[in-house]
Amino acid sequence: MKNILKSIVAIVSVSIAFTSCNNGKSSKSNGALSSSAAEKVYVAPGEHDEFYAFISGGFSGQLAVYGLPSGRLFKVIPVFSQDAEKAYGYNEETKPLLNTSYGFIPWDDAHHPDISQTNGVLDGRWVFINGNNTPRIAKVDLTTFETTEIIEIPNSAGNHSSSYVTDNTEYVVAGTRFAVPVPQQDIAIKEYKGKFKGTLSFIKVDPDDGGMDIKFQLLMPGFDYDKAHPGRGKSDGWFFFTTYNTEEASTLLEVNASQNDKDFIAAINWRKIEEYVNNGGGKMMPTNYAHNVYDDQTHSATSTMKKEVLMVDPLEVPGAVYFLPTPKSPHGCDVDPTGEYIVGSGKLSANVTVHSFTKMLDAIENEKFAGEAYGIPILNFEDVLAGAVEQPGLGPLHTEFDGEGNAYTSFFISSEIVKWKLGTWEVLDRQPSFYSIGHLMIPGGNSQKPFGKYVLGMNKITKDRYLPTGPEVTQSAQLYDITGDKMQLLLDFPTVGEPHYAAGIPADLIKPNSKKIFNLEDNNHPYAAKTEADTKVVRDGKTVHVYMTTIRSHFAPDNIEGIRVGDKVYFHVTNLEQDYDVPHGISMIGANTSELLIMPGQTETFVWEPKQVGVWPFYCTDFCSALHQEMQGYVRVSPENSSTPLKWSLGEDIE
Ligand code: RUQ
Ligand code: CUA
Repeated sequence: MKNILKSIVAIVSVSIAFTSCNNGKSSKSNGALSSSAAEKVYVAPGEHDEFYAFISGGFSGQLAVYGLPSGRLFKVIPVFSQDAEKAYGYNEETKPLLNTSYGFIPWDDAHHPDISQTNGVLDGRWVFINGNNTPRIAKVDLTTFETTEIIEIPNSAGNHSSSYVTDNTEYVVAGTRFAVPVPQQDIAIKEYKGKFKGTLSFIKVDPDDGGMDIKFQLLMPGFDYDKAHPGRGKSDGWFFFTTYNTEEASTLLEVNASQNDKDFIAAINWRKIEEYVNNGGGKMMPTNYAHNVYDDQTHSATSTMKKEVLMVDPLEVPGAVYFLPTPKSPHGCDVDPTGEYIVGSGKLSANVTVHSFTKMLDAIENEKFAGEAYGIPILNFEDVLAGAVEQPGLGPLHTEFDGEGNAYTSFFISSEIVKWKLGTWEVLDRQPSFYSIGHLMIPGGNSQKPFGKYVLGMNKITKDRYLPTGPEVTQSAQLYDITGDKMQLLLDFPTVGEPHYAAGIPADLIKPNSKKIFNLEDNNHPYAAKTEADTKVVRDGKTVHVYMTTIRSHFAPDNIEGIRVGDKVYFHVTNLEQDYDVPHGISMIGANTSELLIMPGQTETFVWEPKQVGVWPFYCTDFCSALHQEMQGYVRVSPENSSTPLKWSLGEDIE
């Protein structure tokens, strides 16, 4: 063990030295290279990028939208974290989206976006992304680029082997990273082995509206389920999960979970389990989790607490679950576009191991077993092995495919992308990354139809690549051209948070469907005012509802009197505009929340609890017109017991 560590350390220091002198060389020969690279990423002012890239925000909890090849940032879509810029998680309408069984959770760690597919090809309808910390799966609607649904995953912890979709988006899958007692209970941590369990959750996706519903959870042994990939094409109907910590250690995992020579890839025949479940299989288990849905017509989210989940014991469904031995603490689990090859990247392994789906079926059929774990058959390693890429680099993490029979694997420790050939396993090219690449992404590179023009590397360390910004420096992505035999580094660009995975897609699959406005007629918000004539202020005890509208360049009403200290004032603000790109904002002095940013045709609400008597202004926060600065108003606040009558007006004095 110690020797292995020593040799890794030695190779790492050699490779660091190698990388830095490489670095020096490439900056000398910069000239010709960089001008052709510049042309390849230059998108002229007013022109559009060829691809969208949805890059996870990692510990920012969000999802950032970039253009490729330019690397320009278009939008940060708030998903799991509150975002004051967009009022997400601050306005009354979106707060329910962040509700969980632990209450309102305004943050998460977002890792793996995946775009919906039809017949194994990206269809551009939704992008799913996982929250790790308080296990959740979110769905973003790609017509509005807004989070429209979040489902909590019960009996899970560190929701990491998530959120991946099957060939026809029948399921989005979420696997637990940490094994935990299921159901949770007060037991000694040292009782881990055998008592802790790992659940894999299969969330059914409604083909019409994308509605999510946990169809079943599979109660697996207490390993750590790290990454996942659906079968594609010929292996459609199966799902693959890498595991580590098959040692079932609960402490000092860096040593104790690196003991076994091989961990497993779990192969799950989800079609078989679905059939079992459809025939009444599985047991309903009491639990508690939130299912939150945003409605584009009411412009509001609702949160429903669900009280049970269908639990499936893998031993009750013979032939549905197998383990494929895979060296050594595998991280990435990637299936090639044909569905034949299952690539497991052992972080501590010298080789990249590739399993064959055909051989796997044969091994199952002929019961070529090497044993079992908790009753689940372990297939014989040699009988499922397709081949191995010999010593391609150090610390392999993830693999993507170009659809031309090539695979691209990221190597964290040796800090490079290695291109190799499926079937012959020969290394074709390697390019350094700056530095310590994690995931990489080819648009469509995890589907049956990759658009193999670029690979995007997402790096964990940037050090000297950008202007320094104190101890915290930016994270970054790097774009490589992969159309030639050799990869060519084209561009570095900074990213939001720490990117993990990304999902890329040709812009043409999304652009034509992008919504420009919300139809005012379709607005079913219970507090909408659809014309200025509908605006009003209504008192109900200490609660006051203001039905307000905005249009360039005024609020209706803009003078309100009769509010009292101790009131709870709801501003329900409808943007009457029906023009593209004309949001209005509103903010109120002393309001203990963010601004609102209201899209045309939409209604949003914030709450203000005035604490002091006086006359208090509000204003529009989005520069909407030449008279934006005139877009303002006043609220008069009287003492708690005052009898100032409730009145409101626009364009005339309150009498
Ligand atoms: S992980 S850097 Cu969260 Cu996908 Cu591998
Ligand atoms: Cu409305 Cu500025």
